[in-house]
Amino acid sequence: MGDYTAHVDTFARDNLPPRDQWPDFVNLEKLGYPDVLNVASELVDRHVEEGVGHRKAVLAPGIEWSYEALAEKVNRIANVLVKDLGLVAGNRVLLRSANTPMMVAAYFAVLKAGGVVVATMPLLRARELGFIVNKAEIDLALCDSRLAGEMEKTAKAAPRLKRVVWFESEAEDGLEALMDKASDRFDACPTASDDVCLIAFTSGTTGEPKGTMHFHRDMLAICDCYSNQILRPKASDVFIGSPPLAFTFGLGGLVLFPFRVGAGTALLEKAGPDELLAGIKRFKATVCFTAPTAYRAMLAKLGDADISSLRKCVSAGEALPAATWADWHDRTGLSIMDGIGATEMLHIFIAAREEDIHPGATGTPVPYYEAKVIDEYGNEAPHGQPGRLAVRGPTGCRYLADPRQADYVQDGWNVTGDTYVCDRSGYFWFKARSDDMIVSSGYNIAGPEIEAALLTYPSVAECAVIGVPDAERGQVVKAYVVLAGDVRGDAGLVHTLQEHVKAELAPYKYPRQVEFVDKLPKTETGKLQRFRLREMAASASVAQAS
Ligand code: 3UK
Repeated sequence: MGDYTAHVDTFARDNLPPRDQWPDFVNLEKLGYPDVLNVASELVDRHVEEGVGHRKAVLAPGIEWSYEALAEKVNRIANVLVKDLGLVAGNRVLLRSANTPMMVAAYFAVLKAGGVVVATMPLLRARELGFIVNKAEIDLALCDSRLAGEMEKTAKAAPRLKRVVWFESEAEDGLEALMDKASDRFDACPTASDDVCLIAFTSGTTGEPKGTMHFHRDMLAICDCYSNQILRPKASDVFIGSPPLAFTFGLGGLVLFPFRVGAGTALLEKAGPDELLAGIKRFKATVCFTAPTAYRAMLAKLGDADISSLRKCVSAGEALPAATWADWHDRTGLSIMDGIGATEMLHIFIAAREEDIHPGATGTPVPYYEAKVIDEYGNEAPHGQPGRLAVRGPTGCRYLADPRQADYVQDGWNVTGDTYVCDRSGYFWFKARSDDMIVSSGYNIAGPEIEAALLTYPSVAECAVIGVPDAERGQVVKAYVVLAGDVRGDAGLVHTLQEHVKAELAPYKYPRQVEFVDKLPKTETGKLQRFRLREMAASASVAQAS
């Protein structure tokens, strides 16, 4: 890390992990980023300077902003931040909004002014927001007024949050009113390429959320590695998708990747399968980012949809079952590009170009990244043998003041907590989150493999497989199944599903217990919460025995 910083408020820099706990940032020098770099200038202003400012940048129902129009809004907000709200470089700013054009403008305004974005998912409650405010020492928030409820509660409960400025608001001191009075010119803060610009909190599983810190250069690195090498978008593309911008999957896929190549992004505030299908049609979207379960849900609704504009589909967040890949391919002719990413790594680090996909496998390391499967001693596991996934590349894990840094980064490698197999041709196959592996009668069983088998049975809409404690076998395999349409679950169907799995997989893997449920517990990023099912299983009575 260079000595130069533009940060006046050095909180983020001061709370980076100790140097000896950083991952190795391999191949970073090959990307050739300058020491002074502001990602807002690179992704927004550059297009205006290069004479293509008229191109569409942000689309939403009733809204179409060119790069020029976006740049002007970004400048006005940056002036409000610095001149009216007293922001100095390095200050953290909490952003709270659904995926909207104003969210994007506010995001780049904070970056351009040298601030540090802390974007939060719309569904977070005051308790969770309060934790983030205190952990990241945040004084200022910009919030969509339609999400005022929990934000107001947060401001009361976390007194260090001194000011909330509302947007989508008619108020005299609302952001739009302040923008009207502000100049439309703003010189980008000359941030260091290794100044922190984003603290992204992990969502989800157990324990306190972890704040992952990313530099200006990291935002470009994910564009220049995954996006430009694997996805390969064009300036004429229109991106669309479901992940929130506060989830780095959404940030990259819906903002950074299109902006790196001067393409457009169509933002949806609500993006369930119906809205996403309608949005693709309305905006003639060409590149779609969503989760595997959403592709599956859309398959059931393709009948009346027009998705003929689509040319690329990306899936991440959870493993993409081979059956979903095949069904989507049959119905649309499109090859969904699976990719594993993580908040710690900022975005996807193992994936495959359409022509290199092996359905069911995640892929091979993205150019500039390296990956390996390691055994319990940290040695590389032989091909075909499951072990822990370890990766390194130009981006990597830096937790904000968190002892768990030493769990994620080992020997300079990022250890993601996933169990993988690397096959002879160098393709990586996801087995399970390492915590989710089931051990039954001495066999290691990966729940997602059984889920994938169950999903090939027509009336199974969604399912989740966990291990539940068992006196005799240690654990037994239990499946929670959501049925499609009005199919009813009964003992006969339990038996049928068990036989179906036995026919698809080694019979010892079949679910000895099957419970039908209306829905499955998920995080706000759409990930299955298997630990919640384990809690449920521990307390609830068993619906169906083996
Ligand atoms: C799991 C996958 C199998 C895996 C993310 C793309 O998901 C993202 O970040 P999170 O921090 O979770 C990371 C964990 O999610 N996972 C993600 N993708 C896949 N498992 N196949 C996949 N394709 O357990 C990983 O360790 O929420 C994804 C881009 C940015 C992201 N932040």
